Amino acid sequence: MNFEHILFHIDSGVATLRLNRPKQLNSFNLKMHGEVREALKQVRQSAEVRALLLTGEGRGFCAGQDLDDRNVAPGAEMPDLGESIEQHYNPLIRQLRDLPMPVICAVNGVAAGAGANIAFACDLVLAARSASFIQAFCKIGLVPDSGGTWTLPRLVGMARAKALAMLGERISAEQAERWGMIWRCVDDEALQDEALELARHLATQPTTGLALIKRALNASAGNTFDQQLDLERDLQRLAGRTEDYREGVGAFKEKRTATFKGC
Ligand code: T3D
Repeated sequence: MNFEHILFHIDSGVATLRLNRPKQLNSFNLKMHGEVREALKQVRQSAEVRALLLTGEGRGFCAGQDLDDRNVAPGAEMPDLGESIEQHYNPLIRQLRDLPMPVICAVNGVAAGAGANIAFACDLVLAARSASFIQAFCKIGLVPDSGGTWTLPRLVGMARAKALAMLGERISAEQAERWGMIWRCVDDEALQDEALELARHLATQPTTGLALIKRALNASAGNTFDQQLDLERDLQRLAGRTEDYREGVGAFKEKRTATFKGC
């Protein structure tokens, strides 16, 4: 499939998906939603891909919904935003969270509205020092979506989550790192290389084990401690049946570097 609003390729076990509507700061229109959905489907179905790198082209990462697609002129019928969330944003977030591999996000510039919360739904988030995060929803009368009301309090605590969501202030990448919203802030010129290096490293690691780690951590917020202990037992059972576990232990005993196949 030829894509118009994203750049997508697979190389050395890493799928790179670059949002590519730079003039609109990579905000989402229907076509871009469709293309991202298709690319993520390909990632999931590929036997080759063991890590996904999500980033943006130009000076922005993503400014959320393309507001030019929203006709709110006096007299116009108001759009059903619930339908938009149900059909597009929620499936996108679920696709990212459910991918059985690490998802690395390289936030190359401003991440606003759903754009910020899409980044926070990824597993490891790197951001360029000049990048920033804005819960822009309150500025236009909306509610944080794309998982923001779930993710933010867990990342930064309720006091900061409420301030971020109700004030819509711009948070620098450095502050996002200090507050634990992202993994690491890096110099602008180093971002893409560092993100790719991280993705390539992860693509050589025990992918099934990493996917199970992701499942366990994602489930932890909704579980009691006892439920989480049970989940760890079940997932460890699965991890312990992988070839990569056999390889990891074998390599340790033979004092050599393990070569993981991802299964
Ligand atoms: O509707 C539904 O389906 C419900 C779901 C909603 C999810 C959401 O994401 S709602 C939130 C939507 N996003 C926003 O409200 C953010 C709007 N954008 C901004 O606040 C600012 O652009 C930024 C803070 C992101 C960046 O500011 P700045 O000063 O660096 O750039 P700028 O000059 O405002 O924007 C540059 C261009 O991008 C500009 O176009 P122009 O004038 O050069 O032709 C601007 O219009 C365009 N742009 C930025 N954001 C959007 C956008 N165009 C359409 N939609 C956008 N969201």
